[in-house]
Amino acid sequence: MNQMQEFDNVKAHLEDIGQSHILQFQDKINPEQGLSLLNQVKNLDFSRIPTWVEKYVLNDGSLKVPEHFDPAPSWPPVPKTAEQAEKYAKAVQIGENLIRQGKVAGFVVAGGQGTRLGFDGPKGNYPISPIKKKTLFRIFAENLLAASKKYGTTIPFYIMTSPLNHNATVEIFESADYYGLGKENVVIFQQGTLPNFGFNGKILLADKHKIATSPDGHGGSLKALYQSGAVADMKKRGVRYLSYWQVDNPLIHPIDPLFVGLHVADNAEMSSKALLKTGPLEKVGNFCLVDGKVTVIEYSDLPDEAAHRKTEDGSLAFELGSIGIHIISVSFIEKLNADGDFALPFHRAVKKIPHIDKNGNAIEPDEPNGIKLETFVFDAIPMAAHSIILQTRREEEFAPVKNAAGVDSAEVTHQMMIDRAADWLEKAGITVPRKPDDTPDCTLEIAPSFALTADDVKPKTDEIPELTPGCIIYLE
Ligand code: UD2
Repeated sequence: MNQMQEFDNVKAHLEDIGQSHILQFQDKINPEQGLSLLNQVKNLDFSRIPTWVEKYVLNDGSLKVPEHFDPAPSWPPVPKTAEQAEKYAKAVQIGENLIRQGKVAGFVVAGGQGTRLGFDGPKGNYPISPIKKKTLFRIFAENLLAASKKYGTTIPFYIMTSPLNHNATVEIFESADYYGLGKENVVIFQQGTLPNFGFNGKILLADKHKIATSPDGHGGSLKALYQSGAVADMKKRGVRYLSYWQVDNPLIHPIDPLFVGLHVADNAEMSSKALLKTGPLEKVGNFCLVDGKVTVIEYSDLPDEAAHRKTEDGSLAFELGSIGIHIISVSFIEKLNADGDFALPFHRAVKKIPHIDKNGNAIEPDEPNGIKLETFVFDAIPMAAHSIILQTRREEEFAPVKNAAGVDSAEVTHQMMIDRAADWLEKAGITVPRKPDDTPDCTLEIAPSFALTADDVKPKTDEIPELTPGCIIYLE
């Protein structure tokens, strides 16, 4: 079949779904561009597009907040009773055994655009550590390498990218020689994309031969892990649990025996770490219980009354914030994908989407002009047979770099990295000089090779020099 015939062929299908304008510049593009456009069109989900347009583009069919929901139960960061202490000790043992047996892998979702940070290139390449200026990717990789040594195993690293940053991410890992993890233990794969729509339900064109698309959200990871062959790779290696985190958080504990152990001890399929929110309206998802299932309700959807509701002891009723840290059983990902029809609900975002108009002129909109659809990974939690939540402490595990300045900026993250290092040293009995406002009067950086937790510091106190005011100390 020649290209002309192929165009005629797909045109009929596009007409059926009201999207034949995609081919309007067919006569103005060269054969190579024609081939590319044909491939993009063939990848469109013809059977679902009309429903998406009707439900999510022309209408706001995003999930509605259920009528009844309660706060979700959780495990505290440290045990509060003797019974809990026993449970935690057993969970740590279970987790450590599974890690030693190579059944736990690291997985970072890094397909986002990171536009708010204003950094050129994949966000994982952002230099963040206080002294050595290690990038986020390097910090994660060094964590996995150190955990591999600690537990006498090899922990593979899975990284999800998107077409926006895949090649650049691969190049970064290659030029860093995979940060010592070994190329064979690093699996970088791409998530899917979805077409962008104008408010009238028509798919936008980025160019005469290019459909405007965007990554399908971090929820796309559950499909991409399966379709890319990453799950098959895990099964070959014997990996059964994925430790999932977001690319912007250098304080993450990628390999946490307690979290893995509680997930397994409670027969969970997808579990989460949570933080106590800083206030009723903090911009994080809220862990709730809907029909007995753990469910995340976005901050923007949580009714005001629920957000402000207090319990008898004065704490927020909905106090658990979602921070994009999960354990996901590999068997759960397989189960979701088994019938080939797995889909998470869409969330609709009204955005400014650059495109070309019907005359082929490039438009850079000043105002929102269309709809992007995204899926969120936490929408899979209610699909799990069981799910647990483990609370973590902000200062120990959560300092995302999101903005160029202010809240969640590099400056804040940087200080939180120093603060955590100071805390770990003090817990090991080291004196840290402090300023009158109680912040450390020194710049500290602890390499994962030196310690992965506060407990790892204790046997190494002999190696730590005396800390004097204003000192700059890197421990590796
Ligand atoms: C997310 C959560 C929010 C809170 C916060 C904590 C959602 C909708 N909101 O907000 O509740 O937990 O994080 O930091 O999740 N990503 C992809 N592909 C995509 C889109 C995103 O891989 O198509 C990755 C992205 O690279 C990042 C992570 O997902 O690692 C989170 O994305 P974000 O930074 O856009 O999420 P944010 O800050 O709006």
